[in-house]
Amino acid sequence: MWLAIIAGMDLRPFRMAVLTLVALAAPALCASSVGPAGCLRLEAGWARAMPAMSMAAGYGVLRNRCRYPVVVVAARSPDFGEVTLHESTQKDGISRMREIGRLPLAAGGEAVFRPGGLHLMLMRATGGLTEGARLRLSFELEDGSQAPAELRVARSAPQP
Ligand SMILES: [Cu+2]
Repeated sequence: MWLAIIAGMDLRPFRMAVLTLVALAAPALCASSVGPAGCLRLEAGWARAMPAMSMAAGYGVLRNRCRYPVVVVAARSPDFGEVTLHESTQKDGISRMREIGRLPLAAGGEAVFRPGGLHLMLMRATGGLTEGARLRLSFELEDGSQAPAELRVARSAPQP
């Protein structure tokens, strides 16, 4: 009987209330996404686990969707003891890595993290790095704000 009453209830006033709430919350949501942290989005984020080692390398395309430049100064993850921005270079057939302390992203620009180039060095994993696992990540910007991102553990880059 209660079900019948609920099913027959006029839900319009309720819907109006929800719409009003959304309308009231919208300016707050916009304001928070206008900050530099809201500019960044990591697309196709993935990580390749290194077997027998509690580390991985993270890749993806980090896009700055804002009309002003932003600068990434660090990255961290609750799933790793240490995260650094690295760049691999080949010289005389020898692969070297160096740490990047500052990664500027132009307005509307992007940084491509890929094998053999710019990458996230993920050290001292706190959990298992099994295929399909999702790793939490955040990029720290010059103003101290944090842009969240996610990496998926995989054997190779996700197909677009
Ligand atoms: Cu590295």
